[in-house]
Formats: sequence, structure tokens, C-alpha cells
Amino acid sequence: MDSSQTQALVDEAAGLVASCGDANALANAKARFLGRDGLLTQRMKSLGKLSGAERAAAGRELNAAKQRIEALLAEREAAIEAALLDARLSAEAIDVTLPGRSAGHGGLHPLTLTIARVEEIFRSIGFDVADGPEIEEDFFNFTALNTPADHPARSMHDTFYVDPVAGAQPGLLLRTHTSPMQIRYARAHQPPIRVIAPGKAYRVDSDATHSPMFHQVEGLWVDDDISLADLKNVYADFLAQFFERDDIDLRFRPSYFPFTEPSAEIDMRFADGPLAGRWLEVSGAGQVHPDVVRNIGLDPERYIGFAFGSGIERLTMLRYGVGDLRVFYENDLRFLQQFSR
Ligand code: 2NM
Repeated sequence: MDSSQTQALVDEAAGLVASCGDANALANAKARFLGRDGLLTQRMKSLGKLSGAERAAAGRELNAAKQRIEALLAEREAAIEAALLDARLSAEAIDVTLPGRSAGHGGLHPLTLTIARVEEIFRSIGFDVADGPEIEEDFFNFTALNTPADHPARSMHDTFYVDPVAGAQPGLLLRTHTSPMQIRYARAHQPPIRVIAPGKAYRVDSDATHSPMFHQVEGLWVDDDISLADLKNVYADFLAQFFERDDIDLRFRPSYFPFTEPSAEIDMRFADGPLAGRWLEVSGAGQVHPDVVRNIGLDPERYIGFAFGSGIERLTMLRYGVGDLRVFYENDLRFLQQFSR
């Protein structure tokens, strides 16, 4: 046994250890040289065959070789562990510079946008905005508005009545218009009264042009020296601001409502644009019936009132060019997202 053979063994071990890619390969390499039948172990076992002086020198040499191989193994093991840790860290890494996952932006519904717009415009003209119950008393929804007990609007086919339950107030219904809010407001304020009441109303009605729940804005103006011409001016001003146009014509067409006399439908007409020349119905209106003036606690000999009621859906369809009422209630984001800004 000579030292060049020992050196060759160390060289071989160094090459094998360097090629080890994982802990398993390293264990095999260790067994090949240092295991019970390992190449270096065999040599150590054969030391006994040598004479004393030779044995001491060969023993030192083999021990040095063993330490060298153990060091190579330890070094390689540390390198493999470090590489594993690196790989794990980069796989688990969080890139804090990535943008967050957005929950998306909410937006206002087109009908809500219209209500906000109508409120802003009427406030600028000097009107107050009133808000009140959607579940109404028969008195405010019908009786105070001059709608007698045998009027068809009161029939079960037209109105959602609340089932009377034990102990509950009788005669409740889903308001069929926002006028009851006008009555509530007018009874709580003194003239001059200028108020609009926007909000939801309900009727037993459902087809391409009617929804059982819809939105209205009604306006009421009570004073001692106003005329239908004043109402017309206010409404014309409102339309010009709402549509942001100055080419709008108005006409009042005779009509009938129980709570106004005389009554009219308001039609409007654009001079320009895709709807040019077509009369479009946008509102009902009229002089508040003397009985209704009395019901709000005022003397009809002294005070005169004018009122209108417009459909929010109709105004929204005209402003945005929406052709079908039903899209407002279908919650299709492709439609709704066009209105969020
Ligand atoms: C309309 C048409 C005409 C109206 C009347 C009143 C009140 F409360 F003063 F009597 N509020 N709204 C009115 C008048 C509503 O809707 C088509």
C-alpha cells in the first residue's frame, strides 16, 4: 500500500462527492469510502498486516485521508442544504412590489344617478327634497289625494296591500306614487311650499313598459300668487338642465288626475338629435285640487298649488338612450358598468 494509492482514493472521493446532487447520493458516496465495507475502511483493516513502523506511517496517512473525505462530505452536504434552502425561499417568495388584487369599483345605478341629478337641479331652483315611508297609510296615499273609496286605483288589481296581522295598524299599502310624501311635507310646513319627493312607488303592473316597483319624482309648489305659467317655467328650466340642452319645446296636453284640476300631461320635444321633432311624454301635472289643498291644512281661497309627477325611469331612458325599461332591474353588469365613473 503506498501513498499514491491513498491519494488516488481521495481524488476519486473528491470527484464523486462533487457530483452528488442530493443527500441520498451523498450517503451512497460516504458508504463507498467510509462505510463498513468502504474502500478506505478496507485499507484501514489491512493495516494489521504491516510491521510496526510501516503501520504507524500508513495509519497516519489513512487517517488524514479519512478526515479529508469527511471534510469533503460535510462541505458538500452544507452546499446541498444551502441550495435547497435557496430554492425553497425563492419558491415561497412574496413579491411585495406586485399590485394588490382589486375588489373592483362599485358604481351608482343609473336611476340613482338620475335621482341625484334631479335633486341637485331642483335644489338649485329653490326646492326642498322630502323623503318618507314606502309603506303608507291609506289616508296619505289615497284619501288626502282626493281618490275616493270606489276609485279603480284603490282596487286589489292596482295596489299592493299589506296583509293585516294581529295588532298591526290596518290600512297599510305600498305607496302607489310619491304624492303621499307631498301631503306629509305640506302638512308640516307653511307656504310658500316648494318641495320634490323622489323615490320608489309600487303598482300591480308588470310588462315591457311597467315594473311593479318604479321610481317617481313629484314636485309641489304652493303659494298665494303663482300660476301654471310658473310651473311651466320651473319644469322647462329643469328639463334644460337635466338634458343639458336649450332646444327643448314643451306642451301641456289636457289630462285627468283625481288630485289636480285642471290636469295635464307634459310633452317635450328636442329640436335636434336622434329624437328631433317627436313629442315625448315626460310628466303629469296640474293645479292641486281645492280639496287636496284643504287636506294639507290650507285655505284653497287663499292658496294655490301646482304639482307634477315624472317617471325617473323615463327620464333616465331619454337621457341615456336606453330602449327597454327592464334593463334597470336585471343587474347585468355589462349594462350597469357603463354608468359608473
Ligand atoms: C302627478 C301628476 C299631477 C301631484 C299632486 C301632488 C299633491 F300632493 F300636491 F297633490 N303631488 N303630485 C301630481 C300631480 C302628480 O303625477 C303624474
